[in-house]
This record gives sequence, structure tokens and C-alpha cells, in this order.
Amino acid sequence: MKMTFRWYGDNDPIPIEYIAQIPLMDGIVSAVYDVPPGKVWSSESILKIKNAAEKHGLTFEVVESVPVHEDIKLGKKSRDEYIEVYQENIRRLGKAGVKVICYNFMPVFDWLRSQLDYKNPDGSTSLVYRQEQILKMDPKTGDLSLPGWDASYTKEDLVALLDEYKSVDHEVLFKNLKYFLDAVIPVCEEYDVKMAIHPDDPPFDIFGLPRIITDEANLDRFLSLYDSPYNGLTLCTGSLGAGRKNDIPKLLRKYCEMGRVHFVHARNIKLIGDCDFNETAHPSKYGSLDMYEIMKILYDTHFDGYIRPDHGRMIWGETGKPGYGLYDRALGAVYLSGLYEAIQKSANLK
Ligand code: DNO
Repeated sequence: MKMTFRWYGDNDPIPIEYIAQIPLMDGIVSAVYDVPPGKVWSSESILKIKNAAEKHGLTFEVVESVPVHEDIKLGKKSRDEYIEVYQENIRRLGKAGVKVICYNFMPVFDWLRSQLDYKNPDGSTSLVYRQEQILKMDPKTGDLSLPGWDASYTKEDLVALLDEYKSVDHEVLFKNLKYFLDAVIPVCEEYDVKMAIHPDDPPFDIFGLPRIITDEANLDRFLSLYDSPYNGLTLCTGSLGAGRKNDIPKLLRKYCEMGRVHFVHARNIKLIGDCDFNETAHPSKYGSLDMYEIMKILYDTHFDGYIRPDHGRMIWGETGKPGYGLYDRALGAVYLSGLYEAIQKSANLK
């Protein structure tokens, strides 16, 4: 298991040096951020990240994300040219030593929360999801600025894009995903780069848009679309964990045993009612997930992929990118590593 930390490059308020100072940190997870989806990443930009990591004793072996152009998800004619670009990015990343690419196949919107600065009783702030507030929003009329919503869309672009999705249901989206995998997985096999799809967050349809990476049946279906270890998962405990029927330890064990989990986002959430949740500090005590059990499964299944603490709260007065502050994520990383050491040592004592 390799512990990593997401870094947004030179625009990240967190210097990479601080990441290197977190105990037991192996590497960074990053991406080229100055290129829009559907464009080739320059080898210089890729190497710049790698060099920055190595200068600080860190590896750069995981990319999050290489975005999938909407035309690919929509299955438009133009998808072939965007798929070629994607293939070229895989080649370039593989040559630079990248081993895992995290991506998602969510139409239009990535992760979605109703509030980014929910105040906890201890004064820290968290990202939270309240279905009632989400249902009141209409992306076609509102000026929305929520995380994951590409700020480069104008209102008109967004309306047009949502319109195009009217003909895309779950089945069509699965078909378009298969078309994409059929084209990229052979390149991944050649360049030894594993694809790791991120679950939909939250794992249910939003604004009438289909979401398909949501539960066990769909994960099974996804993996069978292309049966290769290079077609794998980012198992995000918080994203899948928001699905009330998802048994996270069961899913994690199953897919790790199959060798299909390449990246773990370890995050805790507190479930509220039927749909809502708050993001919490990482330790088991604060949320609905048992993080000890999660780390124990990674140990038991000899997981040798990458893991990162996921969103943290904002604590100690820190300001910055919601979910991606330094302090709470660093505490999360050390907590997860601590659990792992304890599990490892107690297993060796037996
Ligand atoms: C949120 C992240 C996601 C993830 C993408 C992968 O914090 O986990 O935005 O990076 O879905 O493409």
C-alpha cells in the first residue's frame, strides 16, 4: 500500500514541501491543470510535476484525473478524436512512470454537495449533502457555482449540454463507456497504466442525468465491460458509502480480491436520514464507516495499490480549496497509516 496526497500543482495553496513533511507519505496524486478536457498534455508539463515530486522525495505515479470529454460520454461522432487524445495522454503518462489514472464517467457534473462550509459544533467546517436543497436547484435557471461544476460553462452552454443528454439514459451511458474502454484499455495494457474509475458521488441520478457507477450490480457490470486488470476501480469509501445499500467492507474485499482496485479514496461520512450526509474527520468514531475494518481489508487482501486520505474538514483556521486543506487531510493520512501499522504488527505477532 502506498500513501499519497492530492496536490493541485503550482496553484495549490499547499506547497509540495509541506506534503513531503507529512509522516509516511509516499507520493503525490496530481494532474496537468492548464489544459481543457480533450487536449493533449505536454510532456514538459507532466515531467514538471514528476520532477517537483522527486525533488521532495515523493513519487508521482497516480493521475487524478484525465477528464473524459462530454462528447465521449454522449457518444457523439466527434468522440473518436477525443479518444485519440486520451490514448496519447495515456502513452505520455505511461512513459513518465504514471501507473494509475483516476477518472470518472459522470455526465456534466462531478461530485456534488449542497454546502461547502457547514459549521460543525467544534468550529470546523465540512462539506455536506442535503437532498432537499439540491432538489430546489435547477441547473438550467440558477447561477450555480458548486464543486465539480465546470466553471467554464456559460449558462447557455450548460442548457445546451443538458439538452444533449436528454437522449442518454443508463443503457446508452454504459454503451458509450464500453466504447471508450474498448479503445483505451489496450493502450493501457501496452503502456502499463491502470485505469481506475471513480464512483459517482453521490451514487444516484441527479437532475435527471444518469449515473452508473453506483452500486455492486453496476460495478460488476462495469468490470465485465472489459475484463482486464487494467480496467479497474478507484474505491472511494465516501462516494459509494452514501448509497444506503452499499456495504463498503463487502465491496472493498470483493474487488480487492479480484485485483481490480488500484486506488482507494479513504474518507468517512456520517449518514443522515435517507440521502443526506456530512463529511467528517477520518476516524471511525465520527462517521458511519469503520475505517479500521477498511484498512484491515486492505491488509488482508495484500492491497499494493495507492491510497489517499480524501476530503478533510477545514480546521485550525485554514482557508483554501474546500475539502482539500492541508491539516485535516494530513491528520487523516497519519491516522490511516497508524491503523495499518497496528494491523500489520498485530498480524505478525500471531
Ligand atoms: C473529489 C474527487 C473527484 C474525483 C473525480 C475523478 O474530491 O474525488 O472529483 O477526482 O471524480 O475523476
